[in-house]
Amino acid sequence: MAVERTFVMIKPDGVRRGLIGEVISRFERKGLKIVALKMLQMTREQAEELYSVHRDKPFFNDLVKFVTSGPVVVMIVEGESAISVVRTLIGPTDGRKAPPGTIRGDFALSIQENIVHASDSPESFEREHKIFF
Ligand code: 3AN
Repeated sequence: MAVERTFVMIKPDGVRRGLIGEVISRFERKGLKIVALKMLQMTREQAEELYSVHRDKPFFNDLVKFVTSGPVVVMIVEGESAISVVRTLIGPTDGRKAPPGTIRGDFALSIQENIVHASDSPESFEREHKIFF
């Protein structure tokens, strides 16, 4: 296993609910390193590119509206197997089904407003982090 980088975003619901510190501390506690971080207001173009794989889904417009509804925190997280480790820490997409102990399991009750986004593969990391860094 190798040291990897992954792209993580705390979504507008996570920022609004004051969970920035909580989310970041879970990554740091695990032993992962935050190597880049910034808060920004995403443009519609950035949101459409981030979620381009969902362009044809019925929830696409709502999703773009939601992620542009307030500031987000974007970061690059580094560590051993960071991509899969971060996906495990955040939990499955649907907050109602995410197990307790995961970020979504502990803080989300929704499939759309689920606190955090993280890359699901090295290819996603390459594409996603370049939108913001
Ligand atoms: P994940 O964020 O777990 O990788 P994806 O890539 O399937 O999940 O979905 C990206 C984002 O799209 C989710 N974080 C969520 O905000 C939204 N989303 C996914 N599925 C739905 C759905 N059925 N209804 C509404 N929003 C959805």
